[in-house]
Amino acid sequence: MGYRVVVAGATGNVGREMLNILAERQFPIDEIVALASRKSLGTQCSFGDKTLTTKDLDTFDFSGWDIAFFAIGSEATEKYAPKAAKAGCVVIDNSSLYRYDPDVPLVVPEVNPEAVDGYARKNIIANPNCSTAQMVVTLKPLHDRARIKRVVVSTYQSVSGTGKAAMDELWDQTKGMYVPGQEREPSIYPKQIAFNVIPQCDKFMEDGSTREEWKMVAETKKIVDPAIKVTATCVRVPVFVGHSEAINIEFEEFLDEDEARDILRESPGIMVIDKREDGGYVTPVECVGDYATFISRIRQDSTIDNGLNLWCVSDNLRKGAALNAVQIAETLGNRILKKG
Ligand code: 2RA
Repeated sequence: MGYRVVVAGATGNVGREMLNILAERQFPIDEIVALASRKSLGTQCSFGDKTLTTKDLDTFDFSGWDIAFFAIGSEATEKYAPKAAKAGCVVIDNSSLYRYDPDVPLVVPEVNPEAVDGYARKNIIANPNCSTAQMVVTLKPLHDRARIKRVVVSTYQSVSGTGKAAMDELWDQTKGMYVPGQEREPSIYPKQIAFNVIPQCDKFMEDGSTREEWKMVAETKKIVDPAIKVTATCVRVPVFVGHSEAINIEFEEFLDEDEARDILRESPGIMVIDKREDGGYVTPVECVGDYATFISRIRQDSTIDNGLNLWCVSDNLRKGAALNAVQIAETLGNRILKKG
């Protein structure tokens, strides 16, 4: 006996990946429904070898459904998540709306699986920001070994993190560079993204950082350890899928680069590709469609006593969103619901 599963936002980048990953991992499902907004009603979505026709989120009755994956953004989540939760359906939400709510678990199963046990407080579990997920998978095993004091991270985030329209903008702008008359002015981003990088992800805050940078700080503290100091610079780059991060870590005690590499090699969700030779590292185009968080360029930071540098790459639509959400459901099932 399996679960009755809802995927809300099934026509977006993340919703489609949720359906793909539920099928790939053979999540125990008795019945599944794909929901979308009115404008996408009737759209067909793939679920393994099946095709689902989207139904109307606005009128859907969540009663009798077990788990609802939400990938509909904070505004719509605010309207529909309480309705689903009240109907007894556990919501696993990809938006940022509930991540910082003390009564809502924020979970990366390789890092804090036990946090799902608190799901019943609101019947909602929050998925972290994509750039946070791959970083905390990397930090946790190192933190367990040598206690992290401080993290300095620069991200190189693909346009799929913004959505399908941003992917279209990158494509059109790039084409427009070569095909006269097909120029495409910036509309999704404040500046040109083709052949450029933009040091802004999400809105600016009072202190000069962006919400994306604030999310990485707040979420790392909630998921791993509130004592860890984090400072982030989040940059949008002309890549379709795959977020990259240059991470500098300061520990309480010395951690040798070789020991760090061995620890990471043995850690869940991580693939270490780290050779000090041309091409001995992972790049975003190589991570697309994979489940792993890839780690390369592991090396001592000799400018401080207990420092380490590394490079981290992962498919932002998978581990950064859809895969993590499905893994939360698997963890919830194994620990509590026990169907399937
Ligand atoms: C981004 N992390 O990359 C944000 C939302 N997915 O745009």
